[in-house]
Amino acid sequence: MARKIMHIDMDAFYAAVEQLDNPELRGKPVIVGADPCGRGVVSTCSYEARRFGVRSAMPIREAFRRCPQGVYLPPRGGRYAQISRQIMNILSQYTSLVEPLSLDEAFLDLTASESLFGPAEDIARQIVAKIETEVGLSASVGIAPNKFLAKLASDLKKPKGFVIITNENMESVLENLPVSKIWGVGPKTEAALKELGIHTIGLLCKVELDVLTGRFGESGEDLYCLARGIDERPVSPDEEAKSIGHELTFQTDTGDRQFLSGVLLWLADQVARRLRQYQLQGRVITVKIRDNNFKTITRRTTIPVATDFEEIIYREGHKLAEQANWGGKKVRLIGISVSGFAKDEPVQLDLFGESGSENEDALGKLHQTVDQLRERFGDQIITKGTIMQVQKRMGQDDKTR
Ligand code: TTP
Ligand code: MG
Repeated sequence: MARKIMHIDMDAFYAAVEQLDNPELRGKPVIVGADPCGRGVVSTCSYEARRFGVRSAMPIREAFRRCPQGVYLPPRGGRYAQISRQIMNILSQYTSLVEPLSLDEAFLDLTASESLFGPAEDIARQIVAKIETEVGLSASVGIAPNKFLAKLASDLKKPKGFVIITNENMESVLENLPVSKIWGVGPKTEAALKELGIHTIGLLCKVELDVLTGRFGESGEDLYCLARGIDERPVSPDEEAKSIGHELTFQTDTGDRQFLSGVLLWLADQVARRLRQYQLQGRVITVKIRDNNFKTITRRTTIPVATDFEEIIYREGHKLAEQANWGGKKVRLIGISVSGFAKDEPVQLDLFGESGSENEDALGKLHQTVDQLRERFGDQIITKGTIMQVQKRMGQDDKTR
């Protein structure tokens, strides 16, 4: 089922707050930033000032040259943060899945909210209206099946934009957009793509995966997916450490379930060690499987008690993979991650049944010893099950996030 992801971004945020607080400034070119006689830059400016060619990050003197009649104001961070909290509060009335990106923008996953509040589109309109009446500011919104497309959509018709991208209109929306609109494509990648004659996302879609990975390494695969509007990143409300995960892309796609189980065990082991290294235990275990057609599925489960044990991470991950029928397809990438970190004292899940706490203590100590040994003597000193086989067949190096 397609997700309903919304991205919201306030229009000319700092400048709009200044106009809100001082009605005399409304309709005027307002530039927030450094002293116009100094050497600083523009933070942002009202849309009235943008008509003069003023932009964020432009030297303030250049802004003053272009728009001498503008009203120049220093930023008032505390006030912007206060308004931001008001906005984020409104967003959280419609879903707990709100991921703030900065003071003035956030992602919302509205997929599950639809059964409560109606279609995502209506929810988004309600949110925009509420922000207008309760806060007094305007926002632009994008709705799409994923984060990349939603963010792109919210930027297409600013200010007061409201753009919906669906699987049906996606191709025509993306086709003629410059490659710089792709998440992660900065000036360097843009220049490299232009050298290959690739200016638009439509042209990028025509390039074979091998060519992109040959030229850009692993990020070539991201380019390949994003150009096709594929982006599986979840909306993660937790601002702090979100998840610890490990994934592996195979050189050759494989449907060998026994081999995949071995890989999963190895990945669980890597994740558990990093959890212990950071003294974290998590309750949410997520498995990600990408097949040879680049279809990615993620399955997650929440266990009753937070863990940093590879045995539990593997057991739960394996169950999820089985439910996703992973042996029934050619797998290109597999990953596992742990999130939902516990904030309190660590308690381990009952791995050995009712009276197993002594065994768990022992296992906890064993993990510590194993970690220490590995630190001293390297990874190879202790292996589990099929790990040796995994390492032999391992393709491209694993990627962590
Ligand atoms: P943006 O959302 O990028 O810009 P904006 O809200 O001012 O305008 P719009 O979204 O309508 O294009 O950034 C949000 C705030 O972050 C902006 O109001 C000021 C601050 N900011 C800076 O201080 N410096 C910068 O270079 C940018 C881009 C933003
Ligand atoms: Mg903005």
